[in-house]
Parts: sequence; C-alpha cells; structure tokens
Amino acid sequence: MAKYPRTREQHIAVFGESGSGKTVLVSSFFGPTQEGSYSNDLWDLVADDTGQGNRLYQNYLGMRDRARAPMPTRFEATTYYFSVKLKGGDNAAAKKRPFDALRLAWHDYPGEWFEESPSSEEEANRRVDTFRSLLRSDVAFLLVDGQKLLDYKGEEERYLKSLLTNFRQGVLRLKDDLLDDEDRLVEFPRIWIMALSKADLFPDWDVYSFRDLVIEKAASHLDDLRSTLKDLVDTPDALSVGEDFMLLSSAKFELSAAGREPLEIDVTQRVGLNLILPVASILPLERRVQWNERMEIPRQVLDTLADGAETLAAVLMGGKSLGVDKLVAILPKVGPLASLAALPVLTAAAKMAGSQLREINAQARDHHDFLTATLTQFKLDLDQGVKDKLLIRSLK
Ligand SMILES: Nc1nc2c(ncn2[C@@H]2O[C@H](COP(=O)(O)OP(=O)(O)O)[C@@H](O)[C@H]2O)c(=O)[nH]1
Ligand SMILES: [Mg+2]
Repeated sequence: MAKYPRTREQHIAVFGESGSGKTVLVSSFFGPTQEGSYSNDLWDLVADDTGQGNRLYQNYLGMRDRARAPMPTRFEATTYYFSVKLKGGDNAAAKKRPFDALRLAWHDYPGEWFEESPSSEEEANRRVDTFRSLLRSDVAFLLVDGQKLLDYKGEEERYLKSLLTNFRQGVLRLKDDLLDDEDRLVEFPRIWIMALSKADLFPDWDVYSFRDLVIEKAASHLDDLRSTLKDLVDTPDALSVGEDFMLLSSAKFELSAAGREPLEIDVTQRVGLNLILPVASILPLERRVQWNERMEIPRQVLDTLADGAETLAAVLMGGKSLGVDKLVAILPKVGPLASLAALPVLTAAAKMAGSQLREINAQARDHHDFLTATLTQFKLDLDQGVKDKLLIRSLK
C-alpha cells in the first residue's frame, strides 16, 4: 500500500477575453511535448483525458503544418488535466519519493462572461459553479491581449481600463454567490499575474515594457481590481494582484499584409510557456514564505496556499537522497541564519538560488532522483525567466 498519495495536484486559472489566446496557449503548451522529436530527460507530459489531449494536439498540428489557428470559442469554460509523469518510476530514489506525478488542472475562464450578463438563471449558476471550480488555484493569469494593445496603439488605456473594469464587475456580480454564507473566502487564487499574450507582436519588448505600460495607463483600475479581490478573501494582505507580470507567446504568427489570416505560424518560437509549470508549482511556495516573513498568516489559509509546501520544500532540498552533511554544507549560505536547525526547511528551500540550486539539481540528476531534479529545475527555470526579463516576480 502506498504511504503517500502518489500525485500532487496543482490548479491554475487562465482568464482571458474571447480571442485573447487561451486555446492557442494551452495547445502550444501541450502540443510540442507530443512530437516525436521531443525529448525531456526528467518527465513526460500526458493529458489525463485522451480525447481532450488529442484535440489539443490536433490544434497544434493545424498550426504547425497548415498555418491554421484553432476554431474560436466563446462562452466556453474548459478545464484541462495534464500530468507531469516523472521518469525512473522503479529506481531507488523513486521508491522514497512522496509522489510520482504532478497533476496540473488548467482552468480556462472566458472573459466574455464578464462583459455580458447571463442570459438565464441556469447560465448564471453555471458561471458561479465554474468560478468555484477554479478557487483551488494558487495562481491566476489575467491575459492582456497583445493584438488589442496594438489595435489601441497610443490609447491603450481604453482597452486596459475596460478589461480590468469588466473583470472587476464580473467578480462583483458573482460575489454574493461565491461567498454563499461565508464571511470571506479562505481558498482563493492569491497570485494574480498580468500576462501579455501574443508577445511576438512586440519583438522589442521585455516584461518591463509591458509592466510600465500597464502601470502608466491603468494603475488606478488595477488598484480597484485589487481592492475588490481583497474584499473577498480572508487575510487580504496575502494577495498579489498586478505585482507579477509575464510575457507569453504561443507561436510566431506571420500575418498577410491585407488581413489577419496567418501565412505561417512558427510554433517553434514560443515565449514563456516553459514557465507555466514552474510558476504553478514553485511560485506559490516562494510567495508563502515571503508573506509569512512579513505577517501572521492563519493556519487555515496556509493550508490552502501552496498546500503540501513542506513536502515540496523537502524535495527541493534534495530530501533523503542528499546526505545531511551535504545539506549542512549547503544551507549556511542560504538566508540570514547560519544553522540548519534554525532555518526552517521551507524558507531555505524557497531562498535557494544560484550555485546551491544548481548543485542540488546536478546531484539529483546523478542519483536519478527525478523528482528533486524536476523541482529544482523548475526553480532554476523561474530564476532564468526573471533574468531573461520574461517574468517579474513580486518581491513583497
Ligand atoms: N501573434 C499571435 N497571435 C496569437 C497568439 N495566440 C493566439 N493568437 C491569435 O489569436 C486568435 C485567438 O486565439 P484563441 O486561442 O482562439 O483565443 P481564445 O478565444 O482566448 O481561446 C488566434 O486565432 C490567433 O490568430 C500568439 O501567441 N501570437
Ligand atoms: Mg478558446
């Protein structure tokens, strides 16, 4: 009998208006991992539902081979389930690891639900249920449509304000139903990342260009959204809204001069997609440590925020496969405190960086400890994303 649940589940929520790039994004996230030429030495990505996986791969093939984007969807909320299956299932390190797969539940939430009122009671209920289903996400992405920014060039505030206002009003409309009889929600996405989709349309931009535009043009609307979300949650200071930013491009779309029909879709040119798993799995852990240093966070909130973080942290530190003497040798360099005993493993794991992280990663690879290798790789990827100016990580 397995001692532990062998799967760790992580949810993310992707909010974006119709046409903002949600379906293409999830297709480009999954598609490349199914190609014959794809290789990953640490894990395989599988779609838990074969039919759903095939549809995503079909979308991807259409883009890759026929320059054809997937059919548009409207008013459609879909949850996709993927599993990151770690390699080396039967080696010694695997027998000791707390889980063998990371399950990712990816909730698409159609932004047009925020623009238009529900047409019936039934639809109103469906919207509430859908929103409820994504409350288990630690991270939510709010897509800013790069094409719309171009369409509104010079007056981007018009688009940004309406996007943020619609979204805020949509949440307000759901508020009473979401709260039900509770005073405030304990479980709620606590990290709201502003993500620019179609970043290939801005070849000269880094994530700072995007952030500066959003702040310059729509800071007060972002504040309004933040206060609306704060009003919903328990421990409202444990909430980052519009403090994290990222760039996303699912492919490079080459458009014809006349219209918007793509001539070519270069699916090999993707931006930010390899940050999705790291953002989903590691960012909440880091943020929880940051918040915990700054404020008291009630146990019940901690239990829903990056839940199982202690397990993750232990894995990140190399768990048992790395001898304690090794850990001691590495740890004193981490954080302000000098001893292993004084340094909670969670904090140490979250603050690991640079050479320590690379060292644990290399050793885990040597020992075929694929779980530690994968999680430390995710953390390295996250740091690289910041260095490459694809990601701004809140420092608060
Ligand atoms: N340039 C560019 N265009 C994109 C990208 N992703 C999507 N698009 C365009 O946006 C359209 C709508 O994307 P889709 O994923 O269907 O939007 P959804 O309604 O949010 O699911 C696509 O048909 C493409 O023309 C991207 O990464 N770069
Ligand atoms: Mg869609």
